[in-house]
Amino acid sequence: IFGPDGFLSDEGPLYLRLQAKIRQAVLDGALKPLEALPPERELAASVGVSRVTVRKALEGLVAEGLIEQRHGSGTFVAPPQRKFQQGLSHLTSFTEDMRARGHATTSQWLDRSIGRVTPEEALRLGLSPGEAVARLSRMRRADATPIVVERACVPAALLPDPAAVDGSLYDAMDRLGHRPVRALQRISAENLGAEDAALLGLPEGAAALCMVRVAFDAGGRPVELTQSHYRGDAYDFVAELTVSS
Ligand code: 16G
Repeated sequence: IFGPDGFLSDEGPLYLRLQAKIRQAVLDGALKPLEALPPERELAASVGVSRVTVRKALEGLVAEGLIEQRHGSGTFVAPPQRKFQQGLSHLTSFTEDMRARGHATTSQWLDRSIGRVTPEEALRLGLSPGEAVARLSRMRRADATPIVVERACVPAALLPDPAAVDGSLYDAMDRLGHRPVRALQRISAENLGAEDAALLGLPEGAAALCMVRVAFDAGGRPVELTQSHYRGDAYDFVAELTVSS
C-alpha cells in the first residue's frame, strides 16, 4: 500500500493523492480497522514524499473520520464502522462491494419474471411502449444482515431468462455481453413502506436511502434501471469532492 507505485503520476496536489490512496485502502479493507499506519517519517520515505505532505494527507483523513491519531502511540485506522461505507465514484455491483469487505451476499428473490415495460421505464431505458422487460426484485443480505431491497428492470432482449440469474446480475449481463460500464444515479431520502420495511426487518417508516440507477453498456445502450432501498441505519455513501479548475 505504501510503496511508491503509481499514484505519483496522477493529477492534483500530492497530499490529496496520498490521502485518496490511503482512503481507498481503508474503504477497500486493505487497511483494517484499528491497524497501525507506519510512522510519518517511514511513510514519507517509502512513498517518496515530504513529511509535510504526509502530515497534510493524514490530517485530511482524520477530518474524514477514517483514521485516528493517538498522542504518543501513532496513527490508526478508525474502529470498525457501525455502517457500511460505500464510495460513489466507481461503478460496482453489490456482490463486488460486499466481497471487497469480506462479506458473503445472499438474496431473497421476490420476482424474476418477464413483463411489459411501464411508460416511465420505457422512457428511462429508451424502449418502445409495450416492449418486454425482465424484472428482478430481491432483498439482499451481507452475511446475515438485510441491507437493501433492489428492483431491477432490464430489456428482455438483453436478458431473456431472468430466472437464470442466481447471484450477481452484473456477472450475468457480462456473460451476455452487456456489462454496465457507466451509470447515472439519483439518491434521495425516503421512509420505508410496509413491504420493504418488513423485508429489511425494520419498522414501517424507517429511514432509507433510495438510489435509482440507469446503467449503460459499452455501446452506450441503457441496460438497467434499478431502484434500491438501502437501510439508512446501515449504509453511508462517501464521495471525494474537488474544486473544479
Ligand atoms: C448495485 C447497484 C444495482 C445493481 C447491482 C448489481 C447501486 C445503488 N445499485 O446494487 O443497480 O443492479 O449492484 O449487483 O449501487 P450484482 O451484480 O451483485 O447483482
